Amino acid sequence: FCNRLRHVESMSLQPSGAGRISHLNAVILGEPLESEENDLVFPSQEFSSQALVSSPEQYRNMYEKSIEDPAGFWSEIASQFYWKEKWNPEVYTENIDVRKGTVKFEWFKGGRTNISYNALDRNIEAGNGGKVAIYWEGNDLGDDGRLTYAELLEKVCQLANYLKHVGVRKGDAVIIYLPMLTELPIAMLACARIGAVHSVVFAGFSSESLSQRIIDCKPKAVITCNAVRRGSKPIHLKEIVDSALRESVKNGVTVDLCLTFENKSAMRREDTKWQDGRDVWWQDVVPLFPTKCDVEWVDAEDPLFLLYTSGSTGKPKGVLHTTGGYMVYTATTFKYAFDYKPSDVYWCTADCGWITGHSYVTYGPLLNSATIVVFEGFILLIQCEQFIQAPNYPDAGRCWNIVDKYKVTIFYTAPTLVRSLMREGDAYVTRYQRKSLRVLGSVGEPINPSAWRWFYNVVGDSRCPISDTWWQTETGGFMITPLPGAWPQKPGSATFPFFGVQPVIVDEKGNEIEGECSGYLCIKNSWPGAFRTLYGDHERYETTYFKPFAGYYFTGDGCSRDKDGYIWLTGRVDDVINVSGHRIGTAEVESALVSHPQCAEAAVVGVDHEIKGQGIYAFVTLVEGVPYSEELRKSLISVVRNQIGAFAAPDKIHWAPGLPKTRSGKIMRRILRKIASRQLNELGDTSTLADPSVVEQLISLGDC
Ligand code: 6R9
Repeated sequence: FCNRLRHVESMSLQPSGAGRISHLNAVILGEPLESEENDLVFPSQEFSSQALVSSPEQYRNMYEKSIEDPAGFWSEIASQFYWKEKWNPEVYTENIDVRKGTVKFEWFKGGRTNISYNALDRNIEAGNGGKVAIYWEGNDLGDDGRLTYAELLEKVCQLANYLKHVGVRKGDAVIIYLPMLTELPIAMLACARIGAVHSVVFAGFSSESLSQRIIDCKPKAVITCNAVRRGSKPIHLKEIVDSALRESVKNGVTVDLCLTFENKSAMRREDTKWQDGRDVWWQDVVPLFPTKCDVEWVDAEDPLFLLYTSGSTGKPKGVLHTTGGYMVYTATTFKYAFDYKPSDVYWCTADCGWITGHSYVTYGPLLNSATIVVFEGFILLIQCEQFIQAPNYPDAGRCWNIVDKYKVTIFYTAPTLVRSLMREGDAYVTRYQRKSLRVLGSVGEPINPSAWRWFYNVVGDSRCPISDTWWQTETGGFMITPLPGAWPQKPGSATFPFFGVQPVIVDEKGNEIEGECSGYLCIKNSWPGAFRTLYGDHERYETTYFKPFAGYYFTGDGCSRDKDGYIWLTGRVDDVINVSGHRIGTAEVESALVSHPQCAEAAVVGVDHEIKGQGIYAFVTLVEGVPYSEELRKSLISVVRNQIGAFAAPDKIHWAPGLPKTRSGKIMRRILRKIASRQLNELGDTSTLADPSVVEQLISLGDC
C-alpha cells in the first residue's frame, strides 16, 4: 500500500505545461487523478525504477518535445540508425488538410538508408552477430530451430542475391504467401535489402483473395511453400497459389516465378503439383548463392511494403508504407511501449500476414537487435472448421510451455487469444512457471476488463504491466499505448498517445471536443510511421481517411475519454467487423454471399462474440422459390470460405424474406444490428422503412 501511495503522490506533480497542449489531460499535466484507486493498476516500484520511462513527468517532457519540435525529436532518434546519406534539411513535410491540396506526408526525404541493413548488418557490427535473432518453434513439440543475427543475415543475403539474379529490381513487387516459418521474415528482409516491395498475404486467405492482390500489385515473383500441416492433414498452399496464378493470367497478369519452399514436415516435393519453367524449389537455388549481398540504398520515401486491408467497400486497400519513417517509428514504439532491454526475449503471437507481424514480429524488434520467438502454430488453427485463434496443441497450456522454454520476457498477443485460453481455466497456466515474463501486450481489438484482469492476474502473476496498444495497418506503429513503467493503467484503456501523436475526439460535425466525452477518433498531425497512400488510388486514400473530417486523419474508430483523460477505444464506426482482431469488410462478405447462385441479397453485420470479440452475422435473402435448407446454409458459408478465407466465414445465417430498407433503397444496418444482437426493444424508429413489416418477419425467423 505504501508503494502505491508513493505512486499516487508522485502522480500529483504540479502541472508544468498546462494549457500548452490543450488536448492533454490529468495524468499528462500532472494533476491528481480523480479515479478511485481501485480502478487503477500501478506498475510496481521495482518495475518503474528500471523502466525507460519511469514517471508521468518524464513522459510529459518527452511528449511535449515531440509535439513542439517534431523535427528535432525525431531526427535525434533517427540519427541512431545508419544512413548512407543524411536527409534533407527539413526533416518532414506534411499536408493533412484536403482543403489545402493533396494530402502528403514525407519524413527524412533525401535520406538514403536500408531497413534490412539497419536490422541486421548494423546490429552485427555492434557486436550482436552471435546473439539469437529468431527462436523458431514448430507446431509439434520438439520441432524447433534458431538463427543468430549473423546466420539470419546470411540467409537473407542468399535469397536477396537469388531474387536479384532472376531480375527482381528496386521497386518491383513480390508477393509472399507463407505460414510462420523463418522463411517468412527472411523473405521480407531479403526484399527490403534489394529495394523490392514486399506484399505479404496472410496464408489463411483463399486463392481468390490472393489473386485479387496479385492482379492489383502485379508482382515479379510469388514466394510460397508447398504445404503446411494441421495435425496429420497437409494444407496445400502451393495449389492455392497455382489457382490464384491461373486466375491472374485470365486477368492479364502473368507471374514468371513461383519460388516454393519445400516444407518437408508437411509434404514431399514428389507430391507437389508443379509447373516447369515457372516453379522453382527454394532449396534448389537459394543455398547456391553467396552469403553476402550488397545493399540497395533507397530513399527514405521509397516504398517498403504493401499490405492489403479490408475497407468498407468490397475491394481491399493496398496500404503503402515507405522506408525511413516506418523504420524509425516501429523501432521507437517497440522500445518504449514494451520497455525493451537487450536481455529480453520477445514473443509476438501475430502472423506476419498482418501488420502486427510486420511491425512487431519483424521490423521493430529486429531493429532493436531483440531476440524474437516465431511460432508456427497459429495458421493451422485458422484453417480449422471453426476459426479459433489460439494454440491449443497439444493442449491449452502450449503458450506457457513456450514462454518457459525460451524464457520469454515480453509476451504480446490479442484479446481473442486471452479470452479463449481464459475459458480453458487457470490450471493450464499455473502449471508453468512464467517467471521470466515482465511485460504483457495486447492488440487488435478492445480488451474487455475481465480478460485484462485474467491476463494480468493469472498469466502475469499480478506483476507484469500490460501494454494495450491501439494502432492500425495504416498507422504503421503504436499510436495510443501505455508506457508500462510510467503511469497506472485502467483495465481496458489504451491510455495515452505515443510521442509525436496528437489524438483528438471529434463530434459528428468534425468539431474537436474536450474533456470527458465520446466521439470519433482522429489524429491531428503526421507521424513518421504513417502510410503514404493506397496503392494506385490516392483519391481513395483521401476520401476514406482525410475527407470525413477535413483537417484530420480519421481512424474509423470510436472512442471516449474519461475524467482522467484516459482514452478508451470502443470499436469501428464504419462497415468493418473486427473478428479475432482481423478486419473484415461487411461488403466483402456480402459480395461473396451474393455470388452464390441461390442468394438474391445479403446484409452482414457484426455481433458481440464471447471469444472472437465480434462474430459475423449474415442476413440472406434467397432467390424467389428457393427453399431454405441446412445444405444451402453450409454452401453459403463455404462460398465465403473459398472467396475470402476460413476466418471470414459467417457465424450465423439468418434467412431474410426481405431486408429493412429506406425508401431510397438503403439497407438499415442499425436495425439489423439490433435484430442480430436480440435487442428487440431498441429497434428505434422504423417509420422511415419502405416496408416496416419486414422487421416483424425477420424477428419471427430469428431462430432459423
Ligand atoms: C494493429 C491492428 C485496426 C483496428 C483499429 C481498431 C482495432 C487494434 C486495438 C484496437 C482497441 C486496441 N484495434 N488495436 N481496438 N484497442 N488496442 O490490429 O491493425 O488489423 O489494421 O486493425 O483494430 O478498431 O481500427 P488492423
